[in-house]
Amino acid sequence: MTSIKLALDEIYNLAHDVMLANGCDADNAAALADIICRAERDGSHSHGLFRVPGYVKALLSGKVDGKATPTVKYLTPAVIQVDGNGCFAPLAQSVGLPLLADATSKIGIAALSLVGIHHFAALWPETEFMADRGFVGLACTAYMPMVAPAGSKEALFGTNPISFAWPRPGHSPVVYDMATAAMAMGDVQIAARDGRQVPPGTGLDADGNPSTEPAAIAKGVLLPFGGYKGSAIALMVELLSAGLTGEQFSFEAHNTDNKDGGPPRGGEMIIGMSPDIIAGENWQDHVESFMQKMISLKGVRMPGSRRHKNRLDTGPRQVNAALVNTIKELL
Ligand code: NDP
Ligand code: PYC
Repeated sequence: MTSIKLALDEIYNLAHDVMLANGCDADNAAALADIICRAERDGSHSHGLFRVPGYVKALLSGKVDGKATPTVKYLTPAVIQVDGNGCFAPLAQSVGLPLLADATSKIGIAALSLVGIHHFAALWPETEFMADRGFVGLACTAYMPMVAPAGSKEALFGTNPISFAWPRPGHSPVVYDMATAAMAMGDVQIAARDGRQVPPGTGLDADGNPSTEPAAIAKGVLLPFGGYKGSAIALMVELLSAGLTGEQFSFEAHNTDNKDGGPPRGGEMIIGMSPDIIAGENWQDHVESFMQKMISLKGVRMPGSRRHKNRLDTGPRQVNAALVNTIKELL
């Protein structure tokens, strides 16, 4: 794989200019460029610039409205619904997350239900937003069928990511963000691009046989992580992000999608909780003693720490050269 170096502001500007050139207004382009640049900064390669061609396909086909303005509705003081009106998820998040933080600070627990959005990114930006403000954050979204429920060889679930963040004042928050598939489809696609095999247990080929060939799995199905246990969490993600928001399940998204290669319309559920209100005094010392005990164990690291360490480097990032050329052709 040939790579080139791009400074972080070059990554931001490239993403921003491509979005503007393909039909986004200034707010939509800025929200997307920010999420893409932060993914590259942290080393979340499968959800940074890699997603740009898919974002552009969705704009050009008219599936996503790059000029959409999200609208806000309070279903109760603690349940906020933001309708993206067909935008990519980051703009709706930028409208809804400050409102979720405000409701969480007053009520102790609050929910942000995003509908009418197209989610194609990582989810840690949502939960880190909450943890950076002293709240616990939980976020999940569904996608299109790619994962077979435990016991089946047929795709029904999306790769259905879930992210959780816990605030640690004075430290980076604890953040995990993971597909409930054995491997995110983005990483399967990158493995295929770079000529790498994937571990046994990742998925099945189109004939239903176990495979370590990423291109064969992309034509077949992924398996949930951890067998029936991961399958249950993927089911929960479908229920929270579609059943609870009223948006489309992954199989419904597949049925209504125009198959342009960009993200389908769906929902996202984001929950905030205030430890100050719920746990009361001393929660920080109590939790920190637990955290210290955990990371003192040999071989253990905090989820999120790899990204947070990458973030300290403000220098240029290595980006796949062919991908950069593909993106520049979209300008
Ligand atoms: P990974 O398997 O790379 O990582 C999952 C989590 O585990 C991360 O929080 C990671 O932290 C943590 N982790 C990894 N190794 C260790 C370790 N040794 N000890 C402790 N923690 C560890 O993520 P996935 O490949 O499953 O997902 C990649 C991305 O894809 C996610 O950001 C997800 O949101 C996104 N995605 C988005 C979808 C969508 O529909 N929008 C669908 C599916 C996935 P760290 O980051 O520090 O390594
Ligand atoms: O990597 O599985 C994935 C994925 C699906 C949608 C966005 N990312």
